[in-house]
Amino acid sequence: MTKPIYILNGPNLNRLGKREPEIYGKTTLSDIEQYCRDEAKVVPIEFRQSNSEAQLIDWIHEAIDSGSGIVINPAAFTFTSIAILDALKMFSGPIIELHISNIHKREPYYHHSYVSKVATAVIAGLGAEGYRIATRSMMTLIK
Ligand code: DHK
Repeated sequence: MTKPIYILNGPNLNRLGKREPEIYGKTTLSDIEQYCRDEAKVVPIEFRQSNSEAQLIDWIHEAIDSGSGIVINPAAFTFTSIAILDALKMFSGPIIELHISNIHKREPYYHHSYVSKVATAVIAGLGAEGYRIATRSMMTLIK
């Protein structure tokens, strides 16, 4: 049985659909979860969201023991959290860092990602579709 792919979402992403639609679009997080489950087909998915840094770290630890790959949109923690970077360093499988918006086109405080240091790949600017592509890519990486 393939170990699950962990798809982890950071702060404020629970508000997708209503949150700054001009930047993040109108697709909700539960729509996005369905996109990922459709792409993964038989491979199990652990799809989670938290506004808490500690909770995200605990889920990364869980994935270290029982996950095959991590797709993570750390949202604002991307640019602040060495703790999340340190947790991801302990994960031996593929890591895809994902952003709905193109962070490099935005304000300078969105330009430096701590997570990119350990990411296998980075997807940014493809909107909610990025989750579909990340899941599909992860399927090839965990084979
Ligand atoms: C989501 C956020 O919440 C922001 O803090 C990031 C990211 C961008 C996104 O595009 O998914 O800047």
